[in-house]
Amino acid sequence: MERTFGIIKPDAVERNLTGKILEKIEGAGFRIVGMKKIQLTKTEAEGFYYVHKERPFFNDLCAFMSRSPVVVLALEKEGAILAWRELMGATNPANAEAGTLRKEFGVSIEENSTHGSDSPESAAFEIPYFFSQLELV
Ligand code: 3AN
Repeated sequence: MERTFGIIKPDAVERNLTGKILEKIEGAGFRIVGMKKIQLTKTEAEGFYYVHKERPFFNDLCAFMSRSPVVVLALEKEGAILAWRELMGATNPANAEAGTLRKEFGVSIEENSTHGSDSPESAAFEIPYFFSQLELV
């Protein structure tokens, strides 16, 4: 079994889409092993996205991610990392395939409703950034 990390981003939580997104996650066969609603500080968002710190959108991205609460998730399934990326769809909702979360719910390339780990290395950094061992059940 593989684990991955996900976020329901501020744009989606603000529009009361948390339940709809969780329904699709469970419907796709993921087991939710960790879940909590939190509001990131800007500094916490910067730490999470440090790999993007040289990108031109870094400051805006961290401001967006800390403007209102998010739901952080640890998800388990065979091939979870790829399966969660596929359920989310392309980064830019305009390019995302029909039926994906970002196509259905995303507003823009920045406000794209969900985050997902892009590799085992990312998942291994991102899950413990938010969850202790005791919170993964
Ligand atoms: P993904 O989330 O699909 O792995 P990344 O890792 O390239 O995409 O980008 C991280 C986050 O940064 C994206 N989820 C999105 O919110 C934001 N982002 C990516 N590219 C842009 C861009 N060109 N302009 C604004 N925000 C962006």
